[in-house]
Amino acid sequence: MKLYSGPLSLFTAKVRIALDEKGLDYERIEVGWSPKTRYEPHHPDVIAFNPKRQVPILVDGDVVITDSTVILEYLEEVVPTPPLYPSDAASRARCRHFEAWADEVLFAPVWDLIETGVYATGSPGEAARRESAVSAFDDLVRSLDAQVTKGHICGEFSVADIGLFVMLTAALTMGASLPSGLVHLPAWIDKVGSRESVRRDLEAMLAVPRV
Ligand SMILES: N[C@@H](CCC(=O)N[C@@H](CS)C(=O)NCC(=O)O)C(=O)O
Repeated sequence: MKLYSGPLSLFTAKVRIALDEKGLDYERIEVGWSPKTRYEPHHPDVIAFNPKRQVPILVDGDVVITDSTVILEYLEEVVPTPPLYPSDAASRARCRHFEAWADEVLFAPVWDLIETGVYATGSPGEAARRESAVSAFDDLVRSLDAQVTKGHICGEFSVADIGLFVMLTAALTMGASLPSGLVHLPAWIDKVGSRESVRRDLEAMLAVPRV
């Protein structure tokens, strides 16, 4: 397998963690990225494989898959053990819901923090955008706190924990902090963050120069 990966790409981080959890060897192709040029010029294979010009892209023989969620589902089907989705339909739905929530809802303030942090230009309005991102992040994190009462988000460790952890810690490394009064989330962060696969990827991302 080959993975087209961005050094600070949160969506790629989801896939790298899943590949690690499943013990899969793969060739990692790091596409170019810098805070000034972002992903430009795009890697030629990325242009060829994905009209959206985005990573992650997984290539498995003749199979080319774009989009982290679709890649995670593919990995689960070709390598079911260890599972990263629960076995019953209701828990799977909950798991998919929270993975999507991380990608689409929690990612919104995270993106604002990225654009006004790593990609900051000093333009007017950045400070206000940051402030409103932090406030939105606080509200989302408080709502998440009530969802992790049972340790993991949907039974055992799953793609939902991966997606949520990646987005949440990205915000925390870019200036947001956990609001006070959380009951369950700090223990969940410790638990998920201490998994080898997660810890390894987070450490590697923190070591990437951001200037
Ligand atoms: N929904 C996609 C999002 C992928 C995405 O946004 N990738 C970013 C890096 S995290 C990217 O490749 N951006 C390239 C660009 O903006 O030019 C997924 O889940 O894979």
